[in-house]
Amino acid sequence: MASLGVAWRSIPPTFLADLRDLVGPRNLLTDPDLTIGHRIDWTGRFTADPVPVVRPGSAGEIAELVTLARRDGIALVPQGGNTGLVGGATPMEGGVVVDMRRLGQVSDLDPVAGQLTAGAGATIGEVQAVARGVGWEYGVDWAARDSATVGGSIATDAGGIRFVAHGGTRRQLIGIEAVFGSGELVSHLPRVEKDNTGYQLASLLCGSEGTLGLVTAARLRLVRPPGPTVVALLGFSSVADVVSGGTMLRLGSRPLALELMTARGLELVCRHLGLTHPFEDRQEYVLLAELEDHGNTVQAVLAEMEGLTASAVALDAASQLRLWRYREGHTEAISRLGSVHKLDVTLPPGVLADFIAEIPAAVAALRPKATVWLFGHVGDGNIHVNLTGLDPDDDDIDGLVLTEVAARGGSISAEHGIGRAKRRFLSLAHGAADLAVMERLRAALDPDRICNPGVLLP
Ligand code: 2HG
Ligand code: ZN
Repeated sequence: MASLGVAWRSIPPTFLADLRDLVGPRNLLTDPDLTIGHRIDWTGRFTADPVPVVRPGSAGEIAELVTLARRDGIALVPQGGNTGLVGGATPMEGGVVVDMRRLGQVSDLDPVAGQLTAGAGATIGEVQAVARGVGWEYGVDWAARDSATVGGSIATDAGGIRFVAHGGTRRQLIGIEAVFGSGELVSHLPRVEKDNTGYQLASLLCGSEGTLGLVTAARLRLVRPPGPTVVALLGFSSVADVVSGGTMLRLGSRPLALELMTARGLELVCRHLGLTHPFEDRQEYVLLAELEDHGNTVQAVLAEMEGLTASAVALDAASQLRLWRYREGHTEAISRLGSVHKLDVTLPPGVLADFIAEIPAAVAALRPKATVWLFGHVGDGNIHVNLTGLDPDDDDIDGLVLTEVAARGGSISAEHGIGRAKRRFLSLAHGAADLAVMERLRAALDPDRICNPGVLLP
């Protein structure tokens, strides 16, 4: 059995006994060997000492859990699918992991309004399946759909591949149920989308990374499913051409996704996942475009597109999935190279191409052994900068990339959140007054600072 560290020893036995009474013995995991998956983050960059894992089954139980945690000063680290990429759900300061996945119900489906209520522990894939069952779609999607949960997506305001069409998680939120760090259980799950009744707590909690409280359920809006779609892989030799190709598609058609890949990333994915390369010749940059179209508009737009050097177009669902595999395989393929520094940045359209072209040389100048992997949601200006070949703690290099982003008017976190990985750099995004207001909000709503300490705020 793994040895218990200082963090564990600081938890009073009476707290654990009360927790066991609250959730039942089956829902309090104390064997460190069984909970190892809860204390290592997906990137392998953050590993915590063993902590107990509690699995509450209702919002009421979570409210009681918060009361116990306040009484004994125990940190609560909420966790869903543990697919976050910034160490935001890793219990590095000790405390207790709150596994939210028993709150997985999807209910109160309104097929006329296109809305449903999802428990924090429901996966994105489950919400999508329920929505599709009644002729709607959930507007948020990404590769980890079958593990990532609604609660985690709200905590980070997750973006994903459909942002260009439907926006991120915040835009899908109609209402929220949550337990604040003060112990108050709030429930505002309206059946109507137009609702101007004061402070929008859903919006405040969205992106708060578990620092104000624990989201237990959400009222979500659904979107209309698209008509026929086309997926195209488009090859270019210059990044400026990719960006202007993407802009052309954004203005001239209805994109559901516009994703960037590079020759290096594509080769890695093909090697690791055993896929055949989609093009005969090397394409320096590849744009994956999914468009709502019968194929006619896209052909006309492609005929006009400058710098296009190769294309592969898929009309049926199976071929479309095959093309998506190249893009969705990136995170998995890169993770096989060891610990990864993950930066998810957004740049304004006018400086995006220069950033993509220049950042590898800037990184190489500081860390010649690092490899830079660039891919992501180019239609939103959101580029994933993945760095391998670095020490997990070497965040000066993260600082270099994020400083470049801030200097060019971008955001240092587009969709993964700040977590631990970018906490030191939050002042690149917010001035002293913003941070002071955030601190005051936190002090009001989580007065004992038990909610996910160690993430987001410096
Ligand atoms: C994606 O867009 C996810 O696939 C993960 O946001 C990005 O692995 C990453 O850095
Ligand atoms: Zn992404």
